[in-house]
Amino acid sequence: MVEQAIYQHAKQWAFEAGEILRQAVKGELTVEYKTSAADLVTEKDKEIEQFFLDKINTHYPEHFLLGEEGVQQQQTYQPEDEIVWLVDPIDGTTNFVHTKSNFSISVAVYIKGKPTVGVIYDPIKDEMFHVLAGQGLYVDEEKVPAVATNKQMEEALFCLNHLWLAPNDDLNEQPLQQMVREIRGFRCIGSAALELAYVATGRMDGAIYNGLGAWDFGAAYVMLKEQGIACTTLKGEEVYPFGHATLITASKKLHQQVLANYIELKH
Ligand code: 2AM
Ligand code: CA
Ligand code: CA
Ligand code: CA
Repeated sequence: MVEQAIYQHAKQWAFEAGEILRQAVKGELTVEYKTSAADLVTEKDKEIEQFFLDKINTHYPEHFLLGEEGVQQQQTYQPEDEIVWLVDPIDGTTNFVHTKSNFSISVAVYIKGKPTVGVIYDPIKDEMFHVLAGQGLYVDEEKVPAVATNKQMEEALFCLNHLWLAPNDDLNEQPLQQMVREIRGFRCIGSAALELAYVATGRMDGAIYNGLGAWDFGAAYVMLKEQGIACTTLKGEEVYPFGHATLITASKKLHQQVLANYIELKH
């Protein structure tokens, strides 16, 4: 089965990329700004994405790569008709540079639009979240059980961006401040892919994002679907996997409650 071969390669290459990053945090990093001083990129981001492009070109020359750093030359193609790898070479570059932990490599493969393979690897914890659609979600060798569906708001731990608790252009902050008062706690781990993997495994109960790229959520989306966890845009619509998206994920009941009571988009 081609899916099995792709799945094994995705895991193996994520592990090999993780080994490069485990070594990299021990040395000096070359850091540049992209759009601002809060938007970092290192030579390792580009190196790892290039590593994936070389592997894909060697083993699957007919596949496409959509990565954050854009190392594959732009080509026009219909992602729904092709096999597409969505790769974030380092998700959590700020953590990679500063805390040297809580970053990940996120790899997804969508076959003719179908979310098929998801791999998120935390090289510092040496923890790999992985799924082949229909075969179950795993952390390393352990199959992940279904997550609780009956949690109350006061028992819930959410990943949120602290910036939305202050006045901002996108979301009304008062309902979110109210939500933070009602839930058990909120976390900002700093790697969206890892945060979403934590939701898929039930370590966290939900997460809310105002703007993610396909490479950020691609792998986690396969995991969340596998677990039957709701994952939509902040308007409650289906997520388009090959572009930018707002995102809210939680078990169905919490997802409905948060969307109805705490998310007020300004536009
Ligand atoms: P990155 O490290 O791959 O850039 C940090 O809170 C999380 O948000 C990380 O997953 C980070 O991914 C992502 N992120 C950083 N800047 C972003 C931006 N401008 N738009 C969307 N996501 C971003
Ligand atoms: Ca980035
Ligand atoms: Ca990212
Ligand atoms: Ca990145």
